[in-house]
Amino acid sequence: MKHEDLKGTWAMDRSVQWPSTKRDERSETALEHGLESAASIRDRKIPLFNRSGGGFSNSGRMLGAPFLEDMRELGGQDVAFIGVPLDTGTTYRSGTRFGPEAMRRISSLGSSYNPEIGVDLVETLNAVDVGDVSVIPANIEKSFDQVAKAIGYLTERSVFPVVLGGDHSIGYPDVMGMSPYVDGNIGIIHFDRHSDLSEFNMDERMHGTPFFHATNIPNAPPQNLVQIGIGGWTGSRDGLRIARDRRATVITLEDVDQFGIDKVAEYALDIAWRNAKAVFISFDIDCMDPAFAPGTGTPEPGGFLPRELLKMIRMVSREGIAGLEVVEVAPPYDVADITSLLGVRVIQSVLAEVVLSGQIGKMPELKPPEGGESTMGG
Ligand SMILES: [Mn+2]
Repeated sequence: MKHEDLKGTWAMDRSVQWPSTKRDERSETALEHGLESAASIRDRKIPLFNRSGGGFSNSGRMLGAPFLEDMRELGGQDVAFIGVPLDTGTTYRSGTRFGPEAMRRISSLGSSYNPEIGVDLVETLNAVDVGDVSVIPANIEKSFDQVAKAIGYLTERSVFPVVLGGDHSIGYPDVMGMSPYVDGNIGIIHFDRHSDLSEFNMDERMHGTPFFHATNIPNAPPQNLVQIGIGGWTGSRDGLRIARDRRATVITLEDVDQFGIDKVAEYALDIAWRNAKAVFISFDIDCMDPAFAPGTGTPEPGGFLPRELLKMIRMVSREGIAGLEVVEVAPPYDVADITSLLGVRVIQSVLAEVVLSGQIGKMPELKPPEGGESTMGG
């Protein structure tokens, strides 16, 4: 057996002879359309927004919204769906890198019209899907830089970001990205079974840490942070201590049971909007009971029920919001796509409410029903 007889040797020789013309062209276009990455990325061929459609970024389109190929054309749209396929920040079961893909896929179920709410999202919103942020799975800090830059790009152009996560570590760069463009304080309404307020998990900034770092941002003070749904046996003592030290507001599920969703929503709005100019909603799918949302990395029994949650998420959106993230959807543990579907329905519910309250989009002029104001009852 000789070196030159090996198929491997043949393949090595062939590998340097292949042209790269089309590949180079593609990557040049991807860079042009996907914009320059954050300064910390050494390989300058990696764009900010992934245009490749490859790997875990082969996503389709959210709710049938057109794909915006050239990010230089962003501006004037009401909403941008943006995927962050990251699970580097998970501390137990990973898999959220497939969250954006799964939510986009199952979002094709339905027409974006809801007779109960009375909103047709297709008719009222000018929405685009901008694809995924190019995250760097081996380096969470570089991924944060990419996410913050991408969200900043959307916010600067006044396009409402709907972030498809991704693990919850992205809560920090999401708020970071929008913070320079908000002329005042940002309140955060955070749905979760977990505090996510530790400084570090295992020596790094991971998915149990976003709100420690987000509330260090000068215009995102912890006094405007409201956490709803906290509780269960994956709780963090450290997180509760930090919430106490920083005067954040923690609302457990027992609180929700005792006071009811109307009062809790009202209270949450009051805290989040106090001296604030904008409110961001961070929605961790694990605030739901795992019976309804098994597809997540750190499930905790005893969470929200879909009917109460879908109602409550609209209540806290009615004053308008500056952005929404739905995180921790982990399709490898899902059953029949029910977790991804719930994530999509949360997004649609929030969008419907901000359309109804006149914050984004435009409701058409609709005639009142025939025969008076209401045909109900009697
Ligand atoms: Mn959680």
